Amino acid sequence: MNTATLVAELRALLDERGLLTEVADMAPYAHDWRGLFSGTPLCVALPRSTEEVSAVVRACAAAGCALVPYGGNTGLSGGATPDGSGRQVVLSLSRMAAIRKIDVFGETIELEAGCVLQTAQEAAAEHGLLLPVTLAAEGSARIGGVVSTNAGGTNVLRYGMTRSRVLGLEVVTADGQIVDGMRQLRKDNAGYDWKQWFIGTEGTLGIVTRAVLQLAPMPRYRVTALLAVPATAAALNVLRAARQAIGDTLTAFELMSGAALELVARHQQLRLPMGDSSWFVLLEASSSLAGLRDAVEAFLGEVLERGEVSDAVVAESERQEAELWALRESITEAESKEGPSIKHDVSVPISQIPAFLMAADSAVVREFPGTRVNAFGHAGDGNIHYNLLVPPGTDSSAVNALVHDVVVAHGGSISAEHGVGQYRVGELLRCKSPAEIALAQRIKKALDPRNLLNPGKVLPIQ
Ligand code: 2HG
Ligand code: ZN
Repeated sequence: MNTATLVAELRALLDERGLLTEVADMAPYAHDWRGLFSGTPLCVALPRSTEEVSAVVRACAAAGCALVPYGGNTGLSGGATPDGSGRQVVLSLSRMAAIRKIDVFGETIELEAGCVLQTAQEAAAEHGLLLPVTLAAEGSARIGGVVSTNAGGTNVLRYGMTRSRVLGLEVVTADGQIVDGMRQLRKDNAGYDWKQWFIGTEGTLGIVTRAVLQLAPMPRYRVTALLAVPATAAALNVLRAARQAIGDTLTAFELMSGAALELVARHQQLRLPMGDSSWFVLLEASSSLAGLRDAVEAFLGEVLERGEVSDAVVAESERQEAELWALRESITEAESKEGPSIKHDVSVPISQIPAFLMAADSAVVREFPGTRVNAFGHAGDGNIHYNLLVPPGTDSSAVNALVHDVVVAHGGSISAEHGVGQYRVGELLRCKSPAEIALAQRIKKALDPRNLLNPGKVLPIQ
């Protein structure tokens, strides 16, 4: 492949802002958010339309050159970072950011892949509708990346992962073909649901260019509360009690260790509205029916009385709600300011959360003395961010292996919501059988036989 010829070809295909080749201009695309992964893009293509995406893919395919799709760079698994060969083209759809349509009857939104999640949420809210994919990174994450990684977030227990919101998709396949499946249908059993092949596969099978997402009615009432709980087992009892008392109105049930909130206090200058505790739960309920607050307070009274909660604060205003959420959503940033960490984005069956945490903590303390655990996450759906601040020089792959063995022993997954990217690719065999991997590879071969789409990501062996 002659890379100079390809760059010239791409320059001719795109407008004057459509191609970056200067090292300084490409710098933001050369590494992930944490700076853990870095690479050397050949160039960065910024097409303005699906047709231009198709033309870029065709040109790269003809040159035998790999493409690395890049969304908001918030995935934390290195999925959008090119390798160091200087021969991979980064493809950003940030200039395709239009909100094409909102259908208030079907409660759907039609978006281009470069649209920032928060922008889409705000547009839906103007029509009294909720786009319930809710992430700490929603101000930067882009729809194409959110769909391609099947992003999770804080509302999964009520609304599901991104996959469950996707009604329609348009993709560009490895040979540059545009496949338009932008249907608005809730029910469509007419053959293979091929869009699933492109959701959560991190751009290894095709490029997501547009999506139709299912919205939900915007709840009229919301209650947010911060609870101190003595132990994770108590948190599970609170979760169960909440589900029984307020049912589906429970939208978020986030677990945070006292240590996680200490980091937030230190680095983000955010103070807890109550005293110290080993664990905290941030709970949110929402409904369009009146009486929600009374129901939440009644249930909180019961769990306080039983000692499953030692202290509770219910937000009295939107400002207080935002302050409580800021505690939770600042953990990642506080952790990064504390120093380098080894992240584990794991899930276990909800009932196994306390046993998993106990087993992982004791294994880590035994094998890697001096390590500090920063555990938090979406306990309501079984997803724990089991992040470790380790002493300098610690072998991170040995740490990963130890933690992931504990995860697998508890029936869990080594990637709950952040995908595999390049960060976890070596660990995948730990939780997927050879037959599962072989099946995935057959699909990869069928859709991208020359391995030109995001090579080295997601699949362990090419
Ligand atoms: C969150 O839940 C994000 O805040 C980030 O998924 C997780 O920093 C992390 O490990
Ligand atoms: Zn998370």
